[in-house]
Amino acid sequence: MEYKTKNFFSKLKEFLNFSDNIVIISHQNPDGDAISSSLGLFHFLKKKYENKKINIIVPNNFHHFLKWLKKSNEIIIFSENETYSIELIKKANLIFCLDFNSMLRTGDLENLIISSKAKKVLIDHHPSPEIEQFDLILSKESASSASEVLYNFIEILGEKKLIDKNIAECIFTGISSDTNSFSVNSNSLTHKIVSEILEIGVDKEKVQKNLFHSFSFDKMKLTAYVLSEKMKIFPKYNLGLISLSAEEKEKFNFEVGDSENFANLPMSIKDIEISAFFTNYKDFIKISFRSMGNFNANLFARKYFNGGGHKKASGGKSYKNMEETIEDFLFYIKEFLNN
Ligand SMILES: [Mn+2]
Repeated sequence: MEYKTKNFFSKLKEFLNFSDNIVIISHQNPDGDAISSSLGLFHFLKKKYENKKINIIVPNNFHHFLKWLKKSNEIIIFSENETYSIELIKKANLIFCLDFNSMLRTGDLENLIISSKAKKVLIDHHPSPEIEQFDLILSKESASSASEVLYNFIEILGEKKLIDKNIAECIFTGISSDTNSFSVNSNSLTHKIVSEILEIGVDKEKVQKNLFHSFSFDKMKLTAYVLSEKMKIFPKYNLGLISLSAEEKEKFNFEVGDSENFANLPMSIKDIEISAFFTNYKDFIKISFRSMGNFNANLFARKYFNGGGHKKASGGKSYKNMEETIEDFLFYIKEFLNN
């Protein structure tokens, strides 16, 4: 589904005209698309409106494999700078929301944003946005990433000429990140945009190296460990899963983002079309689902694990222990596939 608020362009112009304090926010545990789309918008707005104050705030920190992006050091981490973040949000008259469909996804920022009087503009690609939480919505489920929708946003504004190397690099990074290097969720429109972006002069190999080939030695060893010791395959359901406990994480000096992509690993095996990754996170088990083919990971996560996401990639949580969670999961898979 595509949502675009009526008169998006004229309302946006109006909001931008009266806003001198702009805040860009993204979701909790910000991933490559969250950071890249936010930074891309930041570079764009800075270029177009030199006199406005523009800041990016994310709920918590992000992985070092994104910290090479230009100006990523200026992103304000709410959990580490609460007072300053609150001050900025209170002053803001316009808030851009990137790469999420519900304020729930902003973690500890949720209530602050909801109670803020600022106008809120959503730029996103997740299904079923919480329409009443935003004043303006540009959401395209068929888009690969929020970064792709950011490109559409700039296009709608008639400002494609402003896309420079920095903005292009962000858009490319977000798309590459959310499509797992163009292997899922990219369509011909995505590639058309990428083609234009590359012409502006993105160093594609540098981005790919930074995103996908910058493991620490510990992460590499952890990956080898989960592959050889923690992956289980259930051929009957074309299913594979990996679990990782808090103790195991500690053993490999785990850092945020080190398990990124673990949910995809079982899918490299022939005939595996559904995969899940379970890991301890705070006081619950965080689960990531991936699928190829017909399995709707979004519906599954919504129905059984208080979560959601996209058809081919979603997440959920469980408050039971690891063993019980996996037992539940296998039971629900059976039920879901039989319906
Ligand atoms: Mn995204």
